[in-house]
Amino acid sequence: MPGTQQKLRKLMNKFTIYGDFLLGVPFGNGHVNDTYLVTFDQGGVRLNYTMQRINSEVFKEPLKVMENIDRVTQHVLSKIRQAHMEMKKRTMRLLRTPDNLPYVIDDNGSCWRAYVYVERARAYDVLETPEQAYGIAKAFGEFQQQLTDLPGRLHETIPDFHNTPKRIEQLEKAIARDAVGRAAKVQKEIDFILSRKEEAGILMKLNSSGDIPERITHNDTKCNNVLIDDLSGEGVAVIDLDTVMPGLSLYDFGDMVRTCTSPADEDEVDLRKVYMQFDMYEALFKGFCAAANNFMTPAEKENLALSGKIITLEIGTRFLADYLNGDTYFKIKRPEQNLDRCRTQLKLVTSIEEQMNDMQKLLLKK
Ligand code: GN1
Ligand code: MG
Repeated sequence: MPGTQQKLRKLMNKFTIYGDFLLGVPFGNGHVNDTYLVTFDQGGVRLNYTMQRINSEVFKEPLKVMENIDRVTQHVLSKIRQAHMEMKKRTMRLLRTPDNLPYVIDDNGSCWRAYVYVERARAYDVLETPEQAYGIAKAFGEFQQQLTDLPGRLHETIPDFHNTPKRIEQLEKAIARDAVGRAAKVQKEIDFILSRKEEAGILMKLNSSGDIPERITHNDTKCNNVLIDDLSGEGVAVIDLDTVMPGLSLYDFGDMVRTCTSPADEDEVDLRKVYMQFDMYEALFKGFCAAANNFMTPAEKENLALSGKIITLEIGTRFLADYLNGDTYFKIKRPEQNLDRCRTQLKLVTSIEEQMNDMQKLLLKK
């Protein structure tokens, strides 16, 4: 541990930052990057920062990730400045080096970045109330809205990130390879996914036909990627910006349905606890429309409900592929965790299918 502290101290001191490094502790529940909460003593006052090492197995070009994030955070900041002259709103602020770079590189060539920690707000892995769901959907909708006029195109840092048919192809390859001999055990899950292959491609098809445009999207709109203010309960800041890149708005909405509507954890073992709660969906629908109604096309609106099913199937597909590949992508804390994660996703797909008619009806009521 002292080694880690020294390393974190050395890296943090490469940023332009006043005061003395006190401590860094592992932080959050991300499946990909390493995250630390770092505390500095600044003239007797303690200030916190979130520091992260970008996983370069997943993000092959971390500098492009950082360029995207830098452009996006500066753009969002300028929008907030326009709207709130006194800068009341908290947002993501990257630390910079004396050379004005928003990252530092360690001795192993890994890329690290740090943000000013957003105080008096927290992320929830499982939501408690529809008000929280509303706030999260509104925050992600506003985020997309704020980025509609970002000049130029962002780097596609992970190609085909939300290309559901490609994700299913990757699963098929993992089944054929069966690297660690697990395929026979998960035939039920494989059949479930493959029987929905056709429907899984609908959003990509609507994109090819021009009905659904490419936008700048977040691409990882889990409920714990919006910080909720401790006092007001409102969404204060959209975080985890690594995957912000060109994408489809509906995948962002869908991932909220996947992560905000079930009362259980993503790796819950008791599947009876996993289901879609309609009041949570309704709150998401209203929150997202409050911010995104102005820019969504008719095809986007019509497919809001379906998007929840498609991305839940997609992430279930990815968890299963990783399980078959021997757990090489998502971090795990126990051997069957990726299979458990896959099963919750498939259970949620079933629950969404059962309620699809009612979900669609919300469009007419609006
Ligand atoms: C990963 O690390 P985290 O939790 O922010 C993954 C997402 C998945 C999610 C599933 C870059 O996100 O795509 O939806 O796990 N991120 C990447 O919980 O693959
Ligand atoms: Mg993430």
